[in-house]
Amino acid sequence: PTTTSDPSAAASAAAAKLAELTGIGRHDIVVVLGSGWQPAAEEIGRPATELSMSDLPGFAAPGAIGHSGKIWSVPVGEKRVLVTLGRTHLYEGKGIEPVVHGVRTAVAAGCRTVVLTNAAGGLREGMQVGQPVLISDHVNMTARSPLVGANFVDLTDLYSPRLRELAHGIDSSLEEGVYAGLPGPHFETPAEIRMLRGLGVDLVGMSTVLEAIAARAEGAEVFGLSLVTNLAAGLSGQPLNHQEVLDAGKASASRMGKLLRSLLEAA
Ligand code: 6GU
Repeated sequence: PTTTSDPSAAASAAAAKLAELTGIGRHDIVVVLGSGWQPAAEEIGRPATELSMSDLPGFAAPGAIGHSGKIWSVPVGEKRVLVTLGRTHLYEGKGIEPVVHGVRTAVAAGCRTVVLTNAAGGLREGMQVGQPVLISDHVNMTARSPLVGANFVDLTDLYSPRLRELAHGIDSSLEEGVYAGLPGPHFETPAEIRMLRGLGVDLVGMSTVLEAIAARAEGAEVFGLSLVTNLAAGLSGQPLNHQEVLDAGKASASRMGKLLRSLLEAA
């Protein structure tokens, strides 16, 4: 697969290939399933087409364990939903373009709504492993932007108040939180977690923020959903590992998938 150095041309090329391989000229919504969310995929719906990310130009096969690298085209009611099973993270060292290429491709394919899911460490008092949390806002701690040039995009209400209201209507027990996106791949130190708490952060992870910015810059409506897979460093007295992230996902998969399905129907 070839990429061009122009990100929007690269996204258009991938979207054209997607339309060719799925036979669907326009998709409506994209759902990015992060670590821990893969087992929820089946609850969203039965894919009409399954592709590999490597079938489309510009996609790097996701490196994280638990990311299959598949792309599904799923009919949900009248809508056509793209589901990406995995994402590229900044910590893979491939640069920032592959991190946001999936979202840009989906928008080029017609998606006006971008649903970003992730696994996150919980910082707020009382948060429980297995709890889904709506992202109300983010703190981008990657020190990077997917945008270049004089592209002064407004990020007020980046995480759509309309879609958050819809989600509360589906499950009134859902809480909201501020997500901090860090580069990783290491987890934070307890001192960093205390600092983040002081900054008003509720959730910490290694994704989402750059994709949300890229999606907003393309004019899409953004929705973010974290699954609390563990408590952040220093809060549980236990060392952190990636396996607990995957295990928490498995345990909550069916609930998370149903929540996503209902949201997609309502969106
Ligand atoms: Cl505690 N930190 C980060 N950066 N990412 C995570 C996490 C913690 N738990 C799940 N993903």
